[in-house]
Amino acid sequence: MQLSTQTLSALSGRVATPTYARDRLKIRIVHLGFGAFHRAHQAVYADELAGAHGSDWGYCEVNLIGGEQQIAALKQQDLLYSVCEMNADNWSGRVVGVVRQALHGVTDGIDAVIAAMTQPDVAIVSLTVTEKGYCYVPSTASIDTHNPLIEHDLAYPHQPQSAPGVIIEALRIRREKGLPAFSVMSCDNIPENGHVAHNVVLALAKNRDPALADWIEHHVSFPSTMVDRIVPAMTPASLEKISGVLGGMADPAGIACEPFRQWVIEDNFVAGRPAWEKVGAELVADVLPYEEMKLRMLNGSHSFLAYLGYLAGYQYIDQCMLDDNYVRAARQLMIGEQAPTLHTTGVDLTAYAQSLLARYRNTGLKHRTWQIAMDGTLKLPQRMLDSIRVHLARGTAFPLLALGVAGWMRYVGGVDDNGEKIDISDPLATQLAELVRNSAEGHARVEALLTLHHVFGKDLPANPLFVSRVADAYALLQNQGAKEAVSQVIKDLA
Ligand code: NAI
Ligand code: CS2
Repeated sequence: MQLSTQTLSALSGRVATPTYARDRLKIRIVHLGFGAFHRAHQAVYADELAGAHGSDWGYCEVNLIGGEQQIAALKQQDLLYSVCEMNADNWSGRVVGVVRQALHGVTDGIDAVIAAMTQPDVAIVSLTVTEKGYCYVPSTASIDTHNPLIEHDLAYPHQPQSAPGVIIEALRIRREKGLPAFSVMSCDNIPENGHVAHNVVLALAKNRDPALADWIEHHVSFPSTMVDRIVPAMTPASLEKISGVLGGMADPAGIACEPFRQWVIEDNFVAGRPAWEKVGAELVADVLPYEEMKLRMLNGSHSFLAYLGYLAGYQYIDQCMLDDNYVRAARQLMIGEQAPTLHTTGVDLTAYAQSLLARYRNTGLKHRTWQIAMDGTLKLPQRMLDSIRVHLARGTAFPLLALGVAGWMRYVGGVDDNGEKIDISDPLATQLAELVRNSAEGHARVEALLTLHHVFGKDLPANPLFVSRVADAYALLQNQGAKEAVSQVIKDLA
């Protein structure tokens, strides 16, 4: 049996199901990126709003690149899917009913996606398209004109493939038809994600038509958001568990996540927004301090554990948490090296760090270090390098951040501490492989990887203190392996 409107009643008593009239919802948000995270985060907030507060904000879900199966599954099951919160062996589920349309840019065609985005009711286009989806240069937050998707969209603006290209084409048509603009809300793990979305959309629009760019500048807002919920990629085992929660019913679009969730949103919308504050989101004037805190404390320690953990043979984050030295290193990284760089006020950062470690210990999650390690060239700048810049300017020490960067360098070297080959998933994978192939293991490898200006900018490779700290950490990893290196750095700090 598969999840659908017909089979919904069979679930009553087992999991929460929509209590509202789904056909009353209007498609007021088009979401680009129906991946794991969105299903367990923004859609759940909308579902609670519709259930408890009579909200009529419904979604059109879109995948532009990849994720054909999730869109197909949604369509097959009357646009319903389930979300399970997992804590060790205690799983609880709900069926989300706020999706009113589902489209794929390739299988349904980009025209269908743009048609959905140009409906008069659409007030928000939101995104969870990963760091890659913004087609930007992380060290400068500007558009990457050499990105193949951008090159395509510059040549064929009416048949765009990139997220910024699709947004611009939809806005062009809205302007032509005299329809109001929408807000573009990024929900990706990028610092000042609204600012990045603004930069790439405006840069591409200017290239196409300065008058359109001007209209966008004056009519579209790009609110930033801080989003948090750990949602690992689904596996056959977690789909099987969801099916168990659903009493044996299959749900290929189902998703499992941790119980915790947080959402801080810059309150800057041009055509209205759902009353997210009624279901626990914080609407604020400036998201930056929250984003910075989350990206450096949570994502920074996640990446540290991912690289050092993967090299040492730890497949999952909760396995890293069984190694006392890794726990102490993650705590010290957060409290000693990330917290002092933040602009956050009014938050107990020691308690925040403790709460993150408790979340990492969740044995239900099975969050792969490999998953977090992917796309490092787009993650390192905001997770580690920005903080290192603060330490360099202040003359303060950053041994764990240096170890984290060196851990990434060892990781992209492609061989773990047991001599096993690593499958590197990164948009710059070809370039990384070339740099690795053409440099000798050791100091030359560090020097070679530092030539990636997209990642390190021009300032860090030119800073002798930065280079020597990272090179020393790299040598330690090379000679002792990750487990011993973590233990030694922690001992030296005691
Ligand atoms: P996922 O792999 O399940 O989904 C990725 C989504 O991005 C898919 O919908 C795919 O169609 C889209 N996509 C990928 N490359 C694209 C491109 N070049 N252009 C347009 N769309 C593209 O990943 P997941 O877990 O949903 O994460 C997505 C993003 O959400 C993350 O990169 C992060 O920024 C943010 N996030 C994820 C959290 C998590 O725990 N999974 C938590 C907080 C934020
Ligand atoms: C992780 C994040 O995959 C990664 O890089 O660090 O997706 C992390 O799980 C989320 O940001 C938690 O909110």
